[in-house]
Amino acid sequence: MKKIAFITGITGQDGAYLAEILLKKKYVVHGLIRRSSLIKTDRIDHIYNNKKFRNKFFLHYGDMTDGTNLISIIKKIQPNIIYNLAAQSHVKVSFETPEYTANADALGTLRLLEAIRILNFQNKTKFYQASTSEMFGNHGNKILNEQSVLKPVSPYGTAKLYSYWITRNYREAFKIHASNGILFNHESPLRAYNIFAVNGILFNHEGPRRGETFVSRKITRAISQIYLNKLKYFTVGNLDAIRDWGHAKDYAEGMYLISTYKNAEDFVLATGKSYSVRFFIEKCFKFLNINILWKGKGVKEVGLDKKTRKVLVRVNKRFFRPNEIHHLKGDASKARKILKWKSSYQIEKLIKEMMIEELKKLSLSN
Ligand code: NAP
Ligand code: G4F
Repeated sequence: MKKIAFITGITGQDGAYLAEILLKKKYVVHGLIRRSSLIKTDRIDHIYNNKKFRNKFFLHYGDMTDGTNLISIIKKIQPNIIYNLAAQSHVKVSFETPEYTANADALGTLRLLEAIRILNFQNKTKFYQASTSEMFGNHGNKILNEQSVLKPVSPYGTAKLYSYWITRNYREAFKIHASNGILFNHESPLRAYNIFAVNGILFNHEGPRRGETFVSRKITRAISQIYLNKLKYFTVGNLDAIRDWGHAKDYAEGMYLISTYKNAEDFVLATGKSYSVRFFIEKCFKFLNINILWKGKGVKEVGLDKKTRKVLVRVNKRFFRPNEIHHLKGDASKARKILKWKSSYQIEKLIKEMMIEELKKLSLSN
């Protein structure tokens, strides 16, 4: 019998890569999509329109804030695994929409886990939660792993922390019950919880499919526009924030490995290398043989073309966050050892791919 997967967030960067991987592995893939006034299925159109996947790929309208809808979809499709990738995933936006972010990113996860429990699917349906390095908060330049303290500094990170813990709760409830000796006669602990529910704690991962307002894509897109004479300069926020950037393709493979490992455990996925936003910008320009010279400080800082002295980068406080994680670097040695997972992209390779794809897209769009 074919395995059935249900992906929330299938129209997002990771959802699209994961759908491709699962279809290759002969899964039947169902995805949750939101109704919107404009169609936003660009990342999965190549799957949807491929005849080969006609009876293997299905989309369902719904929303993470609508519990009855989620229950009815899950009841109908009876998935073997739910990958919960749907989220309001932009950290800065979460400061502006904290309540909605909590509803979709925290309670949305609870709604899916409750659906599994209410439908008595705990022996049928596994659960993967898209947890994030944003949950760690600030730890100086320490390298972070599954044991590190979680102390988020954004509404997004805090909502995701709830999801991380509720996923663990639904996995561990039976063990806690049993060890306390409080088992109620009328309910079998196996039927109550004991869900195979796992967290992938993923550090930043990018690629040509990344949303245009995340910094890597914003930079590669703007620099390509400058190169093609479609833009004079672009504006960013904190140049000195440091991130551990991998490629989304590798991380989607990691999600599959985490969810199919024999034990329900949580794993960090990261490259173990971290770079500043400033470095990322310099490397993207370098790809086009442009050297950047930084001048000034704070919001007055600018990035100049060393040769022409034209201003190509400016700083605007509009892009600063009320609170910021200054440095993120992850230690994925558990995933490397147990799952044999590793990130196959160095920063240069990631930038090269993103720049090439961006230039192609922009040249075609004219
Ligand atoms: P993304 O590109 O922003 O995609 C988010 C997906 O969630 C989209 O399909 C979006 O649908 C959907 N969504 C948002 N709100 C929803 C709602 N209320 N109901 C239903 N669907 C909703 O994010 P991503 O980069 O692929 O990341 C996937 C997941 O991993 C997210 O949960 C993110 O928080 C987490 N994560 C990402 C990273 C990273 O570096 N990319 C790192 C760690 C964790 P629309 O297309 O309709 O907007
Ligand atoms: O690309 P970003 O917006 O990603 P951020 O905030 O690290 O969040 C991403 O990674 C998380 C995993 O750690 C995910 F959970 C989350 O869903 C998302 O995918 O910003 C990266 C850094 C930040 O420090 C930000 O302050 O870049 C800095 N930055 C500087 N200028 C900017 C900008 N970020 C954005 N988006 N736009 C700017 O102009």
